[in-house]
Amino acid sequence: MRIIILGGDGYLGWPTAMHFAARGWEVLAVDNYLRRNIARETSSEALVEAPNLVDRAAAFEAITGKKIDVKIGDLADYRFMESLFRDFQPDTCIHYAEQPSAPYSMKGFEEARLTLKNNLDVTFNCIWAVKEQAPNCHIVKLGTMGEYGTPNIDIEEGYLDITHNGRDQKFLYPRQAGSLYHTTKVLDTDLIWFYVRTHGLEVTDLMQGPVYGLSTDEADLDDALLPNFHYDDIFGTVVNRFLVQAVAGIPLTVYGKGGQTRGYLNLKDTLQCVELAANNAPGKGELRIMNQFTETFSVNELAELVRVAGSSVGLDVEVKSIPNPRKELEEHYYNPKHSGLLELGLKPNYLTNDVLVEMLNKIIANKDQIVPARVLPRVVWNK
Ligand code: USQ
Repeated sequence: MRIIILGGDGYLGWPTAMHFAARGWEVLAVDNYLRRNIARETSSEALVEAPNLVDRAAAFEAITGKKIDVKIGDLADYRFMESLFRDFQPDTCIHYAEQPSAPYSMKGFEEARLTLKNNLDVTFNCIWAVKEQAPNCHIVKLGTMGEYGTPNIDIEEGYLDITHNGRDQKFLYPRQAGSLYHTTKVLDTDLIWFYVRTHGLEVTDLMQGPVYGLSTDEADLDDALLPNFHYDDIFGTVVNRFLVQAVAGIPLTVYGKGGQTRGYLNLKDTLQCVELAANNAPGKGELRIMNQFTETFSVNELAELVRVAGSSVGLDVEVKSIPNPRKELEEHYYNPKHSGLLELGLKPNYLTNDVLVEMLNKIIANKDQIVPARVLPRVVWNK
């Protein structure tokens, strides 16, 4: 089975490339280093600098004997995207190739436009390349739980049955995202849904919550294979950030009241989920949407878990609310369904004290590389 991974150098893309290669898939990983370039421009580099994608793939092959093919190029260029699908003829495409940072997308006009253009262009090009060059390819698209926002009703998996004036219709679940980045994901879903209806594409759209972790079966083999572990305000997700703050002696940055609740998952579970999605294509002309997270926490709950884990390795962790740089509800109802992936066989790795301590120990080993200036929020949603 051949799989192409768009965004193969990313926090999720690189571990995904290794995961499928280790399981015998023929893997092509594609990237243009957009995230690395933005990280450099905004002083938001990862804790440990990763080798470039070509060198990572060479290191992976030297260690495991498994091959990952690499192509460096801009997927927003249709001719490049089209040539990949024509030549490689993938059975499955995993699409991560987007500007993934909500704060970056809210920084200013140029950052907003880059996010909108890049994310929509790549999704559009991916759809057309499949349609024209590899019509049997199953697209596994990474969406986000942030597409739904935080509505005051239960969140279903992708769709909602509406009865209106005595008649019934199933619609995409209403979306109301909280950043421009999250809004590009809403627009992606609409584009995909249109082409599924009109051209019979086969797509799984995974609505993923914030991911944490830096350990996977393959990443644990060697430091050269580590994922890009960000703790900055631009690319760092909240659990990863809190753990680095705990090690650096910086009070945990709870934004506002800290009641913001999201669905979280371990990086290892992202890999399980995309593999389950890849192995269970929904059928031509279907858009299957699954909510990809394993448990929900408020920011206050996460801060407390990190404080307790910190104390078990001798860290005195302080938690401090700071003014919220984002525009979001700080106290709200949150009840998203997430049975689809469990029914396919997902075995969750939960956020236990052991998991947090293991992460803390890896961060402590790299403590000297923490740059405190990258920690406090530098982007405000609505200045
Ligand atoms: N938060 C804090 N303090 C911090 C950082 C974050 O209180 O220092 C809060 C945020 O305000 C938010 C929550 O923690 O309420 C989650 O923030 P996050 O930065 O971990 O996640 P987010 O910006 O929403 O984006 C991340 C990924 C994105 C993915 C998304 C899934 O960067 O690519 O799509 O998680 S979700 O949040 O479900 O939309």
